[in-house]
Amino acid sequence: MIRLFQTHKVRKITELDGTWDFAKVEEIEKESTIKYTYKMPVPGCWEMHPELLTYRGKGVYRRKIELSRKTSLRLEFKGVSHTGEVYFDGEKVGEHYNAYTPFSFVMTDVEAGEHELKVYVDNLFSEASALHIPNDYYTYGGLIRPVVLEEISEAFIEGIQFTPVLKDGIWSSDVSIKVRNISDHDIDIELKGTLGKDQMNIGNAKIPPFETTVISTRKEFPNVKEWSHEDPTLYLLDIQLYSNGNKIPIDDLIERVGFRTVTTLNGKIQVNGKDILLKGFNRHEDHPIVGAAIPHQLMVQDLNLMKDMGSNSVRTSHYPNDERFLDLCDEQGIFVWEENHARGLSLEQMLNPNFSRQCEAVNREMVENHYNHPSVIIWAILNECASNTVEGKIEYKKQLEQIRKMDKSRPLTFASHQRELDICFDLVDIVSFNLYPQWYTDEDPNELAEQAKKWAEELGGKGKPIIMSEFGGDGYYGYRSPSRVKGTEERQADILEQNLRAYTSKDFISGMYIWQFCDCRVTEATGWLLNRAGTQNSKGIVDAYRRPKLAYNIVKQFFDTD
Ligand code: ADA
Repeated sequence: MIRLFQTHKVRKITELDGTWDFAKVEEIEKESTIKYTYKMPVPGCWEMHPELLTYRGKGVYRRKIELSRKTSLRLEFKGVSHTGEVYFDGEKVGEHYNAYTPFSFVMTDVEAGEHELKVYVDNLFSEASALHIPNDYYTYGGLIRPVVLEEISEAFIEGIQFTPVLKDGIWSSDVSIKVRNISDHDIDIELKGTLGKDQMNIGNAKIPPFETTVISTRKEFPNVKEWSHEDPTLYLLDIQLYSNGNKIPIDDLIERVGFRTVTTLNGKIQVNGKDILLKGFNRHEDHPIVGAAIPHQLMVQDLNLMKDMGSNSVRTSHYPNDERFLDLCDEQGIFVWEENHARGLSLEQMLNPNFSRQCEAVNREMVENHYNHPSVIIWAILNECASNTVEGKIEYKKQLEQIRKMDKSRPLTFASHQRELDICFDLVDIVSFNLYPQWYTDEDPNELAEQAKKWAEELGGKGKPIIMSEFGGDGYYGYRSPSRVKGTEERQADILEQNLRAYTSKDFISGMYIWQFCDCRVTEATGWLLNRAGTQNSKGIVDAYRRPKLAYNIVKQFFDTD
């Protein structure tokens, strides 16, 4: 399943999920000696195979594709962890770095018959990889998200951008559609569409050979219902592409959209003009049985548990999420803080020559691909990086400007652990703090929250909403003791109670995200910080298998108040 709704009626798409051949490879060049001894599920992570439990290295996935006619193809990978090189009939068609954003390739006039698709995948840590590094979560290997093969015409719709606007009580929307001509001649195109019962004539253009055109329009929708947490109304936006005056569309793309606005005013966050309080979890895409390749049923399960505790929001720590999860959040009215992929990088790591380029790509791919999700209400960058340094600030500024240029409709933030040393609060719309009172420090959450407010005010964040973006403590599932020592479920519950009691009582706090929803696997490493027992971060309110710990009911007590 690629998305939770049908994305095409005209374009023919084939999901390439299923069983692929797989081999470990020492060197990509030693092609002829590769033996495909494994059968691997796609989507999937190779660490789930009993012989590859901790394998970090290179592997190659292979499968056959059968085409019934000569056609042009678009091949889309929703997530390859962490670097993929794609070969079609032995020829390289492209490559991509980063596990958590989609990428695609176009191949023109491919002959009918059988073809071979191979993907070399690499999850090694090296200088070349500035963002996937040994960390407090796990970088799995494999085709971790779906793969889809699409048969396209000589021109096709590359993307739709839908921006809802509310003016004088009437909803309208800016719709921009990107069309690409992959032929060697001019094509006259026309775009039409429907949104619910409303018809739209979007526009015409002549697209020169091998060029891309964007057609934009603003349209009023006086009869639509708004999207909200309580009533998350969604609409299918169905766009058809016609060429050279023909009456039958040559391509289409269906998006699912909602009408809502997000603003920040008077130190609060508003959705559709109403102040909201975000009560949520930080969530890693991780599970002992599937690794990062979370199937639909587990996504639903996670959301059910979060909602059962009274949560209305989730933070996609620390990378862009599988789009099907965002689809579910759209459907269920869950507010999403989505962030780019960078956790805990020091200034030295930010100065890796690949850092800027790799971040630029994640930011662009995240915003381009997830722009239309009404559930996404905040974009964030660079969790716990060097926002306390002048060189670091240059990067924060550049990346925030990049995102703001692509999307003016959502507030921006980053999660800071730099406390009074942060110098980047002036760059964002929302000031967010990762603080661990009662776990890493003995501080009182009440006093620390007041202190954080002062830091925000004094360091460039005056008048901006404040979010407590991380707090919590480890609790090893099943380790109970009346001693309530650190690591027991009892102590974890105590820590959560003290933190939640403080933050829910303060009017200046606009949101809180517990660290974390479920226990997650971490890189096995030396050094005290990453040397976590069982290579697991055990701050989950449910364990890795989603079994509730004692803190579950404490969270419920504070979140489930409606
Ligand atoms: C940090 C970080 C998280 C996690 C957490 C912890 O704040 O952002 O990814 O590592 O601390 O458990 O210590």
